[in-house]
Amino acid sequence: MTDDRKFNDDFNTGLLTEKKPKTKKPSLYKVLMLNDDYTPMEFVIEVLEKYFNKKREEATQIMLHVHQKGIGMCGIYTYEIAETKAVQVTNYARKYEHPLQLQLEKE
Ligand code: TYC
Repeated sequence: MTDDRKFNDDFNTGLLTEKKPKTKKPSLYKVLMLNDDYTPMEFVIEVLEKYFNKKREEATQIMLHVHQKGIGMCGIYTYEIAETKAVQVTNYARKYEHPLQLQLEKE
């Protein structure tokens, strides 16, 4: 049986003790993008707009960051969403024969 009360009460002592909530927040995962020498800059910007809902300006900044530093973050999601985006982007890049790579990293 579920019991939604926030406290346990002990009728002998009259003490209330706080209950632990039974729901857990889902773990979050970063979607990381890796640099390579072949994927066109414009393609990377389009991916960030299309799959990660970035505006042109932010997409350009992220792309340049990855180009210069080797790795950068596209977004942070629950596992299923992060994994789906990584698969979708990889498939999209392969369709145009670009070697673009993504990685997930647990928060
Ligand atoms: N380095 C690529 C180029 O010079 C551009 C690029 C940026 C590729 C980010 C991948 O994740 C990437 N064309």
